[in-house]
Amino acid sequence: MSQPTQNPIELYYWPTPNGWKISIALEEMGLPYEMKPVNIGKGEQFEPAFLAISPNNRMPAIIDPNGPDGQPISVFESGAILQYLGRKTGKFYPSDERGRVKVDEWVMWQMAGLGPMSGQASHFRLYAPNLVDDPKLIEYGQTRYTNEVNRLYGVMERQLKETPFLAGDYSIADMASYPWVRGAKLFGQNLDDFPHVKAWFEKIDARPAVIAGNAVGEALRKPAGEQSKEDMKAAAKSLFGQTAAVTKT
Ligand SMILES: N[C@@H](CCC(=O)N[C@@H](CS)C(=O)NCC(=O)O)C(=O)O
Repeated sequence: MSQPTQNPIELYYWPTPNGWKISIALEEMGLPYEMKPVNIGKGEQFEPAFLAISPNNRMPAIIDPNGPDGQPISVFESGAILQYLGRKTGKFYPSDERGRVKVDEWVMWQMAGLGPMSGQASHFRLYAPNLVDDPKLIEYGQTRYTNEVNRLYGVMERQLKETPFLAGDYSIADMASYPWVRGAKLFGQNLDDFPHVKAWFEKIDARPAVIAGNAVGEALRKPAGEQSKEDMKAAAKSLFGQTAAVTKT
């Protein structure tokens, strides 16, 4: 008997590390999806229809037309999306409590540590020099976040000495962290200093689903680090200096 056709999951997306987590997971899990670009450099994350599914004005977000009880569901926050997709498919997210706790620990570690700290390192190293005239004003931020990302890579290094993947087997925890190691150089890190992280990264980077996930929306934006000063300054207008007033309706 043929499988019932599934309506594709709508993926609200822009090609950045947080976006890649989900394009990679959808590819790995073999779920049909349709990518809906959200150009965060042009302020599309503030459109009311997007805020209705992602109130924090950040991508990624998904709408699954085949949610619980066959009804649609929307999910924002990449960690919550990974956990949802893992539960939905039973893939890359163990169902036994001990296994799941291990994966959750590393997903939370990425969400609260590796992602935000790398984001700040990239802000101070890549963007701020184009936005602030006096380099002295950004030195403290550059050092603080570069060091913190370095510490976090050290945490991964110790873990990956013990287990082949962050939580044992390849899981959504690796899909969450891998995109943030892809940009290691931008965050001031040298993977040669972290041989176990480097080996883990190369293993994941070669997976066909990861190659496919990384390619989603590739043509939409130049990778960070290859953008012109003008592009960065233009994007900065919608990305930085946000206050509560921005989304006040
Ligand atoms: N904690 C969020 C972070 C998402 C996030 O920071 N997304 C960025 C791009 S990587 C974004 O949409 N930025 C738009 C903005 O800053 O207005 C998640 O993991 O989903």
